[in-house]
Amino acid sequence: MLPQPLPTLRAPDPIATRTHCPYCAFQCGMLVTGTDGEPRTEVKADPEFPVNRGQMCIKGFTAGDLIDHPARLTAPKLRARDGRMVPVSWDAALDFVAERLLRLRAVHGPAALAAFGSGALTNEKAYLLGKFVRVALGSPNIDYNGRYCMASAAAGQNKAFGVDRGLPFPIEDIARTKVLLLWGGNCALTMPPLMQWISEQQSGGKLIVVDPRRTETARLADLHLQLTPGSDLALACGLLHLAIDERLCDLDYIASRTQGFDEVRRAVMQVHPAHVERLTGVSIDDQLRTVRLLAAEESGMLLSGRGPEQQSKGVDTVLAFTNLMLALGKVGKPASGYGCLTGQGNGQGGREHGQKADQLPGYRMIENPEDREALARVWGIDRATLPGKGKSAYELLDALGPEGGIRALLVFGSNVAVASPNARNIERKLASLDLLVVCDAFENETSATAHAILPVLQWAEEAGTMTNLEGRVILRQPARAAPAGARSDLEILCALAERLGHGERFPSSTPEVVFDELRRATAGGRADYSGITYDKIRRAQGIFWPCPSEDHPGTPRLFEERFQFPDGRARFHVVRHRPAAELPDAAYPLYFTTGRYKEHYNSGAQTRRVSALVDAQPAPRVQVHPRLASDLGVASGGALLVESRRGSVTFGVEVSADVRTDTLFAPFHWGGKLSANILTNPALDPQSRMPEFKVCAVRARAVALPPSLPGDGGTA
Ligand SMILES: Nc1nc2c(c(=O)[nH]1)N[C@H]1C(S)=C(S)[C@@H](COP(=O)(O)OP(=O)(O)OC[C@H]3O[C@@H](n4cnc5c(=O)[nH]c(N)nc54)[C@H](O)[C@@H]3O)O[C@H]1N2
Ligand SMILES: Nc1nc2c(c(=O)[nH]1)N[C@H]1C(S)=C(S)[C@@H](COP(=O)(O)OP(=O)(O)OC[C@H]3O[C@@H](n4cnc5c(=O)[nH]c(N)nc54)[C@H](O)[C@@H]3O)O[C@H]1N2
Ligand code: SF4
Ligand SMILES: [Mo]
Repeated sequence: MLPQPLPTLRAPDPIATRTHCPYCAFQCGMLVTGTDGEPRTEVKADPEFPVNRGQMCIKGFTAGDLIDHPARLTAPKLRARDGRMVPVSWDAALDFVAERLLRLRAVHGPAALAAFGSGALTNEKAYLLGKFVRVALGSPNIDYNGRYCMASAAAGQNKAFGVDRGLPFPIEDIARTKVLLLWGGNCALTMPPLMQWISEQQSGGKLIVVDPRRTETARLADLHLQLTPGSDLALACGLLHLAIDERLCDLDYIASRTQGFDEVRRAVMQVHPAHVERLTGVSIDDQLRTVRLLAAEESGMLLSGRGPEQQSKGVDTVLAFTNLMLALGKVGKPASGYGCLTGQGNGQGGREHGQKADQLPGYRMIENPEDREALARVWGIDRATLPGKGKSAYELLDALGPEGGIRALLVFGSNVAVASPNARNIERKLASLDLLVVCDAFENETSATAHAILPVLQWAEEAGTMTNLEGRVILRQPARAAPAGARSDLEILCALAERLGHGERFPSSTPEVVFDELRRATAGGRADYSGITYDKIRRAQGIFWPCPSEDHPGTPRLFEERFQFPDGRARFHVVRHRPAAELPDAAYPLYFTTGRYKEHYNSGAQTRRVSALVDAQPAPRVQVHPRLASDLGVASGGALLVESRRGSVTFGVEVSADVRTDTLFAPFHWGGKLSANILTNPALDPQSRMPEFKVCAVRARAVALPPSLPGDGGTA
């Protein structure tokens, strides 16, 4: 497709600015209008942006409410002696934070200071935050909420392909694949405008969905595999067994483009289909139908969502997917291969530019001497002073307080008190900090125990790049004037760096200037942005990385010729089924799994502020199969007390035949007493450190509906 020139930033009347949605990784193009000074921000879908093609979901359409919201923070606040938060000047707030950081560092050392970042941050912010922690704080301890999101798929793709770009092809390829295996993603609710590409795909091809629930997405499928939660690894290995058994593998492809197949073949041949049927609940017939469909056509694609990834074996499960697609000879072929559906707005860029505990910008690794040297040069520091690998998200939060040794935490763009597994533990740890600083546009459950809250600008008020789920680097442009009193994250980082004595290394908070430094820092890295400029993005509806020089057009498709290993070959990996960290037993006889509603986003910190969304979904409900509901003596409109080994929650009930009889499902968009994460198990994947959000064991009993439900679910 030829690059389309964009109209000027602001059309004369009414003022309309092209920008992108504040929420998910689909990053719908939108047109934002509003007269500065009037508190009314109107949002329309951009018909010309080639990813959403004029569609959006209800969250995007109502996103203007976030900008004009009366609860918006417009002055920094510090906690007074009596416990109240009081508005103060920016100088007072920044001086307080810097002084306390310096004092804590002097007493406890630099590793006692930490930051938690986000896939909601622009590339510029993610980059500067990583640099701030390593250079100005001198601490190894930075990680981000993408660890809860993409970390398993990222680790799997790196191990199999040598690089991790969620989708290694543009979105339009989805419409052209003959067989789409959508594994544990409910995109009809989590990326509604993606469904236009899937309905195009279905006009000539087959859709198979793997999900323990008959979701809105599964309902559209030609084949729905309603597996037992946490059994994805067994199923994927079983499919490869059958592919080998049925002689469906592409032996030429395996010989010329891959490495390590023989060991994998030996391992999966020990996995008998009948055993897979017992572990997964998916019949041998359905296993056979799936693998035959996938192999029969020239093109075939496997896309995973968080279902199989948010498990304590998420990486091995993703490797079982890459094994399967490599063996069938699909990866790098037209409209084919493996991809993961990245979740957060900048979930992709957020994992490339150094806010991950083990990474440096450009997808460089912090323990690799050459990578360290490259960054030390750009940052003008001695390589030896660059800290090493820090703690992963849950481990970092679990180490907060005097026992764990982390005394200060700066949070940029995550509501960790709601989003983390075993949330009560994290709430307690947050409350034991000597310094908790939350930078956000709104108060949330995490800021409830903060010592300082710093108000930031929002998506429609500042410029910055985001990298969408396809690896397309796009540009957010300011459409509205920011309220007086709020500052950009970049300004906050530069102002703090100055007070910590590192001002000269943080000379500018202008997004485009920071982006130019990011370009230099990524040059030669796996995620090379050095040839991307703001102007180039404006001219071409985004640029796909890698883009190593200004005359390079970007790289929409990876792996057509080679994989990103020195020998160009993809890697098979031997993986074997293992059970979830916690399985139902006599005391806790049911599976509990979690996910999302269409109307709410993640921890709900933003969407619980939007009245149209709260009216549509005021509170979480636990989904219960009719047979189980009758055993438990509960009906729709009643309530269930759900208990795990970590805590209990009383949910309103939605009786539905869409969920398995052995499984309860609830969304995690609410905090306080309604937080699904009170129940979840913080078991971590040994490689990606991803928590097991999708499987734990619970018991349930009918209780009276508390007066606060279902009307509850408002803001914290
Ligand atoms: N409306 C809305 N859209 C969003 C978001 C949001 O919060 N709300 N968040 C964004 C973000 S950050 C992300 S990461 C994406 C997530 O997008 P998805 O991956 O689509 O979201 P989830 O609902 O978490 O999980 C998908 C499905 O996994 C299923 N599942 C549960 N356990 C298992 C299992 O053991 N195996 C399998 N195969 N499936 C299982 C659930 O039933 C659920 O239907 O959505 C993005 N878009
Ligand atoms: N049980 C269970 N738990 C889960 C999941 C699950 O499926 N089940 N999914 C996990 C996943 S995939 C994810 S991604 C996490 C997400 O959960 P969180 O990490 O809590 O993410 P959000 O709710 O999106 O919170 C974003 C916060 O950042 C603020 N924000 C947005 N933009 C900016 C910015 O530019 N600067 C600053 N400073 N702040 C900003 C918003 O106002 C909001 O308060 O939850 C995880 N937790
Ligand atoms: S699909 Fe995602 S990017 Fe598009 S409007 Fe909805 S939340 Fe925003
Ligand atoms: Mo996510």
